[in-house]
Amino acid sequence: MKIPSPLLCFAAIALSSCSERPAVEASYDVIPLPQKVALDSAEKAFKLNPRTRIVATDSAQQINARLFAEYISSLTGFTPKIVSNTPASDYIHLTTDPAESADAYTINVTADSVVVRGGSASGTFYGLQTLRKAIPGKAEADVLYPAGKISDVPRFAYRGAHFDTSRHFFSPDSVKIFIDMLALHNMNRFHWHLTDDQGWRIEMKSLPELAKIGSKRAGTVIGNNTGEYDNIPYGGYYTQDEVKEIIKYASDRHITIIPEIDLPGHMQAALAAYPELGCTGGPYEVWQRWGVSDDVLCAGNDSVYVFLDKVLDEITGIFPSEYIHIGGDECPKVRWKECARCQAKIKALGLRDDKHSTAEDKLQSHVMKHAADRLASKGRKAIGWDEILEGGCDTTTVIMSWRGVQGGIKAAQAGHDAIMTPATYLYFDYKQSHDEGEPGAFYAAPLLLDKVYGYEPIPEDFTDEQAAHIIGVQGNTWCEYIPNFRHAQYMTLPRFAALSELQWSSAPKDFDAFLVRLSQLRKIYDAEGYNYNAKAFERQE
Ligand code: TNX
Repeated sequence: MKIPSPLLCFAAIALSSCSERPAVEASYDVIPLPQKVALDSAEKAFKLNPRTRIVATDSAQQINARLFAEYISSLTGFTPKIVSNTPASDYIHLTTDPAESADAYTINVTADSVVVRGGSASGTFYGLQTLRKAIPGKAEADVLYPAGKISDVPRFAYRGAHFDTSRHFFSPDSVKIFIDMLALHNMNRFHWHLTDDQGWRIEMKSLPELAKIGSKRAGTVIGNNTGEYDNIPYGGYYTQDEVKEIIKYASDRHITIIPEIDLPGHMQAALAAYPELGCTGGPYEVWQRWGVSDDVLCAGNDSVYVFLDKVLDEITGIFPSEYIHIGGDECPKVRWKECARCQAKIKALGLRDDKHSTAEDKLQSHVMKHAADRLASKGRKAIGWDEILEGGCDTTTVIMSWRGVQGGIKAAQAGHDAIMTPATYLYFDYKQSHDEGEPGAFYAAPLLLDKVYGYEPIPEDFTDEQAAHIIGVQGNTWCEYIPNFRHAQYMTLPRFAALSELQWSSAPKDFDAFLVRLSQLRKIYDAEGYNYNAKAFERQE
């Protein structure tokens, strides 16, 4: 039977009006807290629904649009279409206003449309993260965005998270999820710890043994350096193709990857591959235990400098980041003190002990300077751990303050830029509670969520000029005691949420209000399938 078309039409309208879709109400009480939210109670809410279009006109906004469509899809079950022409109504327009600072954004919500305007595509992206986090969790429903205007700008330009993929190896897919976790928290720097005593984890074409030998260890110590080993061969490394794919993945999410080649200490895995680079000549093994190895690069051996040049040239060839991390932490000097070549180098360079540092400290500065100069010749800048201040270094090097805040203070006072990552507040390998059996580094006091949240990165007595040298804040996740990625998520979530507030928001602190907002963010963690520390969502003793 042929149904007359007016009748069909009538049936369709009836169906759509009687099957009104459920809708959930969005809330802009997100993490990190936006600077200004002005709701317009006289205006109707905007309803995000399956017919809503995302308008993106250039390629950077189209990348943003695709990611936003994915976020919406995983929360609501529908995927909005992306278009390049603005419809009459029912759209979310992604655009920029170059007059604003790059990461700033505004969101204008009316009944007809949502306009997200970033200072650049990264600002737009943070606006979209706010719209995403405003959704109260997974539901097969439309979303009602209250009308009004949000204006937001981050406090710090450098908002980082570090991840140690040497002590344990995490697959490229896990690294991508880690990057997604950064993006969710408006972070824009991924400090990728790629080398250490226990494993060299990046392919170097000019030094093939680094991956071949340096990425594998014969076993792993059980527990906290008990002296017992599991004797299970362990290894893994990232090929350069995998690394390039991860760099692109991060860059789509407005995240710069800062690779770290930790030198001249924490190099035992490299020494296992090329024993001639050590003071004793080896043999060395890729370390099976945790701690600080006495075996470091021989600073008196010219081929070490050639090795460093090769590594840094390949690294700068792969990573576009302006900053490259060259480590410099925990470099014992016992081998150098006994090594004829190191002592000859000290003599040749005219290095002497003084009341601030030893000749060996200055020899380390010489190695660091060589590496920093090599980076400078490629137009890049070095970042180093705060130890590098000890033998002196020039102020173009950025200092990463981890042994408390003193390194950052000294650095900023001397005119270096500094990134604050003090262990006592921002080390996410530390335990999260006083409970017996709580996993985490056994040697450190537990680092509870309220302590992370309460950290103030700019010392009170800083002048404006000194404060301007604190370019950012970072959390570090060292992985001696983090054997798999779900556990890495447990250690970082929700401490990332507290970190992101320090990095982004300038608002006065209110931990209870933060916990309320955190319960909303938890629903996004659930929707994404992230593991987290559930106990931390309540106030803890
Ligand atoms: C110190 S922080 C280290 C790492 C360890 C970490 C464990 C830094 C520059 N060095 O090698 O993994 O402590 O908490």
